Amino acid sequence: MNSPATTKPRLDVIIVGAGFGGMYAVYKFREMGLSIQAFEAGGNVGGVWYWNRYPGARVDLPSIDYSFSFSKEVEQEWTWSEQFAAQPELLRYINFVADRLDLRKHFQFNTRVTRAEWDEKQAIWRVTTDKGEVYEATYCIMATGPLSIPKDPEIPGLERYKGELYRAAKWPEKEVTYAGKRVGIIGTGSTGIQIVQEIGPKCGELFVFQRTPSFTMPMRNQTLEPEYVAEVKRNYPGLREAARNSAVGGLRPQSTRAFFSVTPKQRIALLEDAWKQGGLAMLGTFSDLLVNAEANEHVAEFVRGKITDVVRNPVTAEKLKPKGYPIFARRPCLDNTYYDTFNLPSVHLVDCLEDPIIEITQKGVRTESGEIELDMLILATGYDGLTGALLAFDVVGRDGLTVNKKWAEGARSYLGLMIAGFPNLFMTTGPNGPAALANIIAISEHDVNWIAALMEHMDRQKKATVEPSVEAEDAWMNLVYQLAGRTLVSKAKTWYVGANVKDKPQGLTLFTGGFHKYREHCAAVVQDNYRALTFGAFE
Ligand code: NA7
Repeated sequence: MNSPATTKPRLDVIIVGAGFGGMYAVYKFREMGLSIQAFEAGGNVGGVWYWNRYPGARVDLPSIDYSFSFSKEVEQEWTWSEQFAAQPELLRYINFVADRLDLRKHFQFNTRVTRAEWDEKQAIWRVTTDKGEVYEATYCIMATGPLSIPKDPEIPGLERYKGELYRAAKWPEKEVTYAGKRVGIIGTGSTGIQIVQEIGPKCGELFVFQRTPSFTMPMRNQTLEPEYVAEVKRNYPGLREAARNSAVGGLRPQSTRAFFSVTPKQRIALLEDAWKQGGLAMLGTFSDLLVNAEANEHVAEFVRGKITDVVRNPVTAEKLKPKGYPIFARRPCLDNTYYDTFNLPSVHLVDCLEDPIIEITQKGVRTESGEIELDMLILATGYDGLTGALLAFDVVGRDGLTVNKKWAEGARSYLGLMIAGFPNLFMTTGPNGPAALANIIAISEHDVNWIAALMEHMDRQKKATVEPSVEAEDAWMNLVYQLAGRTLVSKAKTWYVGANVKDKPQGLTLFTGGFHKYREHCAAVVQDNYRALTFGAFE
């Protein structure tokens, strides 16, 4: 280890990340009277919403749901203007929370943690930053988020490109103009779809490089009327409780009706109704869409039909239709005018399955059929999800074991919260919890509360260290794999299963049993007086 410039006095808790998890951790541990220091690579609070300033960025969960529930003041004082808030409003909200609860002072911004190492003798985490400072703490909380390491496409020549180049996840704060320009965008996940519908009508010409088409459904976003907002504010406790007790940790419509339990006519009527409602209604039409492949295919075909209805050029419509993987196995996107955008004569779909990208040139993108010259290239090529952030620096546990080494075959942890061999280290929204499959704010709040209760337990029991036993971790992972085998979520090539990163271990390591069940598992550990955990006494 490089000799540190400075070592600060020992703290109770170090927190890495200023997204939702990090912000709530700071609040909670401060309320418990603990000494804390938090670090964030970005210049301010917000995590993914701090970085993702790309045109059209918008949340795909209802804002009243995609918000903190822990502070009654925040709930009552903040007013959402739209059903699905756009990034600027989300960032205003996040900053409002930081100001209202005075959280910012606990963060060191523009500071990247470069190493975290467990010191067995002193039972502390020693955390080094890129400023050359070293901090020591009893506990270390990795609130590093599932989507914080953006990924460039694995296409040769990117460094050669001489035009304007923008990455969705590192969008500049300056104004970007499109008028009269030939613009290319690579990637048609949630991000690409949001960008295309926003800038499509503004570009001179837009070339959409699509490899795998995504299923996208109408958002039908609405302005929230004051009367409705007042109702929500009066009813927040019940709404939050309902969200916490649901599989998705949120207020999405859910059904107990199996697809084949109703007649074909009734199914179509239900799907048409959900399509008209928009938002997340399609996900809630039937209960078995992620376990019954035949039912899933019927719904997929219904959505493909909607593409034919909107896109006038039948060849383009056909190319836009997702095939070969189940609907909802990739994150379903919500759009406003995505398919209409392809009716503009200036918008061109480049099907990279039929005509693959060979390289990026000085002037644009070369596909098998030729070079497309571009004034601007936008990368919306996703993230090294779930594990990328924790693997991006050295996290060293007992006996020199690193998380990189431990996760060489895939992420393993106990409840997605703790890792055997890494005492007093915690993750929020970790890769073996429900992370990407449920409301990330609800999971963050749950995780921080669970960790806080454990710390209080240790304080009462006068314990210095805690970690899960290997047996407990193995049992959790067996459950995770068993459940993963039953869901269609594992049947698409996505960041959920690591398919988008070269040489990454493949497989679904998320807990797919639902947020409510996840909470029950975590609560059972507490009920059982933490017997699955191994505690160490003070020397
Ligand atoms: P996603 O959903 O991972 O989408 C990334 C897109 O980039 C996807 O369409 C990829 O196609 C495409 N991609 C990546 N590399 C290439 C190359 N080399 N050539 C062509 N296309 C490429 O990321 P998003 O940022 O859109 O969304 C992430 C999450 O944010 C989302 O799930 C929501 O939770 C919010 P591929 O599928 O690999 O064929």
